[in-house]
Amino acid sequence: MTFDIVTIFPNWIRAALGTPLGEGVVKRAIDRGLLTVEVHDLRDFTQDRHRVVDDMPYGGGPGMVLKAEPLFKAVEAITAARGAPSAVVLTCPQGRRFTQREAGRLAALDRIIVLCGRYEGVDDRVRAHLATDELSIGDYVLTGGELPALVIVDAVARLVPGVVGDQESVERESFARGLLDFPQYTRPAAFRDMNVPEVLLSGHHGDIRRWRIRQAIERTLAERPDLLDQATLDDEERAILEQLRKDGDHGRR
Ligand code: 9D3
Repeated sequence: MTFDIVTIFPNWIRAALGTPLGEGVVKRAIDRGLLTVEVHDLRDFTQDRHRVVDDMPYGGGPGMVLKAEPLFKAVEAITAARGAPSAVVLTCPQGRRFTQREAGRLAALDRIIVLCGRYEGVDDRVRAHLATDELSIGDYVLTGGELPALVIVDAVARLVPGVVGDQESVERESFARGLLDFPQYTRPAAFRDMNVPEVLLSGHHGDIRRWRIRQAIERTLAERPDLLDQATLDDEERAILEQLRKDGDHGRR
């Protein structure tokens, strides 16, 4: 799978590929040829001597807007070099929320171009006629789409078959099913008066499994009840959820 990232800060992305993404899972995926991340400087696709990528908004207002032409030129050049992309993602605050579901959808694609938004916005003709997807990573204001692009690469890369050693653990992830993770512990069993729950030391696999389901559902009820609306629960999980709802008062806010 190939990502082509188009940005006015290529060195930021390259630096990130050198460290946060340049170690661990994503680095291994790149080294093993499962993942390619190419970085393109938007200024290389300008036509003028000053390599201008932004301009004032029509109708007035503060700030600058990313021009359409360099972004169109960039996508055309990447397409000419590699063939048509399967998606052109524009990162922008107005985009649909990037979720695990979106990550799964993108992971099935072969080649993805990511256009990093900047300034007060991007000429809307890019959104309307060039991008196939508009994605935001959440409701907070960043300075641009570079960190969102890196977030998207990280989340998608680990879903590409073979990138994470234990594919089963990727597929069984509780988040993908709409639940938060259950608590995890490792040795020692007692650390500064804080003990690992007895059931995990018991060796009773049935008890452990039920405890974990219960914990995951309790946590989700308390912290992210919104997730439960979309969760795909089996009969046992649904029964535990109903029981917990009957017991009541799981909101901590
Ligand atoms: C929503 C704020 N906009 C209206 C005043 C101005 C604006 C602020 C910051 C427009 C663009 C940006 C830069 N942010 C992104 O390009 C961006 C982003 C984000 O800020 N939060 C979460 N996801 C994303 S994806 C791209």
